[in-house]
Amino acid sequence: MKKFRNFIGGHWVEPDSGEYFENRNPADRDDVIGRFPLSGKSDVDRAVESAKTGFAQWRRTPAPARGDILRIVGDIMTKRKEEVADAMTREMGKPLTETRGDVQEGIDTAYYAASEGRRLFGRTVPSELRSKWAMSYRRPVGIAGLICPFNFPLAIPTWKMFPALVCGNACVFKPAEDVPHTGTLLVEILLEAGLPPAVIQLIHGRGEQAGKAIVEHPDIPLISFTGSTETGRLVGETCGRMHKRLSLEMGGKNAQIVMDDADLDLALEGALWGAFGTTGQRCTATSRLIVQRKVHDKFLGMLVDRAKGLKLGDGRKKGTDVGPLINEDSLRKVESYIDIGDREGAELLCGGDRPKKPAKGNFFQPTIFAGVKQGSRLEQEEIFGPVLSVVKVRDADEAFAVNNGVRYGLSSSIYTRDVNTAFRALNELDNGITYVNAPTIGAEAHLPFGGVKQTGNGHREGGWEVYEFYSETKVGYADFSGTLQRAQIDNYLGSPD
Ligand code: UN1
Repeated sequence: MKKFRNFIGGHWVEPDSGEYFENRNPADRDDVIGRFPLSGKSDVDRAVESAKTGFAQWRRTPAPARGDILRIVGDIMTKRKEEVADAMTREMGKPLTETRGDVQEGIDTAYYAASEGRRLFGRTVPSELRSKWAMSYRRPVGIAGLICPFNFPLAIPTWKMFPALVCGNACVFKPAEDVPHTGTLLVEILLEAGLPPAVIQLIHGRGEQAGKAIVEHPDIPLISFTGSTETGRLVGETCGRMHKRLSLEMGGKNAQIVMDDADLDLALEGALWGAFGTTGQRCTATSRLIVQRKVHDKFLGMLVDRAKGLKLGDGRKKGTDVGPLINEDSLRKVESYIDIGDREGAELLCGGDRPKKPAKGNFFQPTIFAGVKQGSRLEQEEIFGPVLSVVKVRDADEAFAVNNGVRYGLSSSIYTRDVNTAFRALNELDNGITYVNAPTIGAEAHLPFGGVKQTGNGHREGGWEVYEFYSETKVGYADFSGTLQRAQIDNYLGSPD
């Protein structure tokens, strides 16, 4: 069976522990993809030592030249799109159409980052003193620790890594333990594109060992983490104590609102894609459906009918709509919410169980609960699976209140034909992203991505804003007057001369 390695110090190397873990196909547990290193603190220590030399070299490489490498990365990813998508579906489970989209999101991020190498704008502003210039500009932060989730095995690492690189940082990258193969392919592509090897370090392993060692390493001043709100809290506590710069992207409990005047056919497609695409394993997945009362019963009828017809299966087979869950643990977590829903008195309209077929994978039926009470656990907690909870409301005000009544705030969506209601929603919904007449998923790589409340800590990935996170603003003043000029004192009324 193929044994994979870490990439540390410019070489593919074994972990110090000598131990490995197996990576299996979630659609067929008998299919073992390979064995991957179980890394720990000493591996991370060596990675950081190497990254220091990488950083010293890379920070002096002009930003447009750094961007040129990312352009080549985008070109290689375009050429290898099918191969990467296939490997990704094999280890992560979502259908090929989706993994192709995942690679495309990485390609888009690469080309955006490439062009940003020729911007990375600072500002030049007038000084209050004569013959003096005042300007701000960007410097890299240092070594970036990037801890990534399983659900977008390529796109999310690129959201972090490409802006980090174009800003001149070196990276220590830990892919999620469920998707180490895609992470390995990404590093291979970076090296093929000509990235100096010491600039990228790849550490495989578990969060509690490898991830923790990255977060706690004193010479990694910046951490970007995507994952659960619970783990994010631990990461945040450590980073707070150590004064690290931290970007957190965490849970969601996103809702699609369907108003009485909505185009129901369109809203139906949106709900199916939002709730059951990626088997509900997106931070942006639709896990609540808020429906206005007049169309409630009719819309649910349409929805249940279609949900029952979705085809579960191997994402590499034609005709599969919904792939498996990532692993046994998440399967058990989803099952526990079926019990919770029952106990809370919600009405199970469809799904709620593992299917008889396919038998070998972590499959779970698309599930819809109606009559879900506001404030119940089913309505409040992130499930990260194919479970949709429906809440009936009277009007837009109640819909907005239900949407906002959770601790998360990533994405939301509203289907309505009323322009006033649509714009009110854009104003009123407490989320980082609101879609009008489109599902809660589908963020584009060139816009800021992130959420409010306990979804994040105020930073954004994607778009132009992420470049602020991966660079320090420095200010330069150059005084060419040949005299001491005192800011705030000279040139003002009441000054002695
Ligand atoms: C995530 O759910 O973790 O908007 C990322 C989307 C994708 C990215 C999702 N472009 O659904």
